[in-house]
Amino acid sequence: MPKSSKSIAKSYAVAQARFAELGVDTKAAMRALSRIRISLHCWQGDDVGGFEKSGEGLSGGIAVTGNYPGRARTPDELRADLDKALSLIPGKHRLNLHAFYGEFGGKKVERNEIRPKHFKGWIDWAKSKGMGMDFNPTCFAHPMSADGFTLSHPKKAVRDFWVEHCIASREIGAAMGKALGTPTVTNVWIPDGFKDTPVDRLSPRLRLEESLDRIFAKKLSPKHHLDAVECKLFGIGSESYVVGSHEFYMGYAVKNQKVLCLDAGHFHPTEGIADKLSSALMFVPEVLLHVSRGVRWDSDHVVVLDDALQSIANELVRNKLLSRTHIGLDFFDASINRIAAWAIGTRSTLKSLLVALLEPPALRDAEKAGDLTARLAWMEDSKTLPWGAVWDAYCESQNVPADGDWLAEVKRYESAVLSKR
Ligand code: RNT
Ligand code: ZN
Repeated sequence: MPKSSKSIAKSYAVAQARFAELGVDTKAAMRALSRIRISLHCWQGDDVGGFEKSGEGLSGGIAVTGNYPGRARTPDELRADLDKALSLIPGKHRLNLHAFYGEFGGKKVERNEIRPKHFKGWIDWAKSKGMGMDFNPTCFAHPMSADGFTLSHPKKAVRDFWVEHCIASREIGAAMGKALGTPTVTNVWIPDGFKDTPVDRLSPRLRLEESLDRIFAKKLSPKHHLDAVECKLFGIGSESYVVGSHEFYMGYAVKNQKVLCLDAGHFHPTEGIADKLSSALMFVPEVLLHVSRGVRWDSDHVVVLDDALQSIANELVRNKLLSRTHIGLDFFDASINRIAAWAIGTRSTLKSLLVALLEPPALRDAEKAGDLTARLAWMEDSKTLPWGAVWDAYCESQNVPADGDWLAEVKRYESAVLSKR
């Protein structure tokens, strides 16, 4: 039995009163939450497959496991699945598309020849829903990236190819941003790195810097387009050395005032990205998050409401960093229903933000007063505040099922649509 509006309202009233006693305005928190847009990654819907029909498998040191039935095979299927996922996620959001999801009409279009027209279907779809879009060049799953190097490749011809692909991607991003009236963040991530210990760690980095400078040479209006760069510690097959490390891109982004992308799975296993935000945002204009969950390695598990996620949300809210942070998701799990994966990961991300928005002022007051005992006590006690009732009320206000109720919709879609694929 789904929760009734009456029971949601009743629980909310109790929660609202408790939060009010602690000086927290639940209405204001819900309003603030409704202004936050999450960029949903298209690649959860088809296991990072893309629509090139090239027969190239996934590569670049990332991997999807599982073979749950119902993977989207065409742009229309992927859009239908996204529609379903979005109907289960409260608020207005964005779509994050990878270049190899273009609509190429059955023709082979080389990566360096992609143009805005190949993304018209996506732009029209986003426009009809009032959504913004973000974009990514696809520098993997391609014969030209087969030896693990792209923008830092020792051969100029290979670098040139990927530089052209990234330039084409920026133009597409700018066209999206212009068409949709909200800047598109185009994020450059490359897999380049060595499985085993390199001798020369410097030359590939010098080549990467040069390639990036060529890619970003043309100024694009920030009204339509923003450039982001994503670092990484290691990948499968690049365990010993990644050209685009954190220090590399942090330096590059600071020097060139680019958006710095921080992926939660791209650091040492016990290293979180939450603590990086206040520092990074002192020196770069904006950050892009790839909210993800690594289990023992950069495994891209579906995001759940764990301490790492809550810490990120706390930092963004406490330090008022939301206006300079683009929140994107980056996980892919093919062992469970893919639409449920989107719903779980996105709802959890929103929940973490709601919890942060509902934080009682007592925590900060205790710290200011130097009362570290009270700070820890409040941190623990605030975990049991009735925010779940506020979340359900928020879902209902956005015409989206409450917790415990959305899964039935996924199951219906699975038997009506996914099981027929
Ligand atoms: C890989 C990066 C990158 C990709 C996507 C598909 O480790 O996280 O962001 O996951 O571009
Ligand atoms: Zn990422």
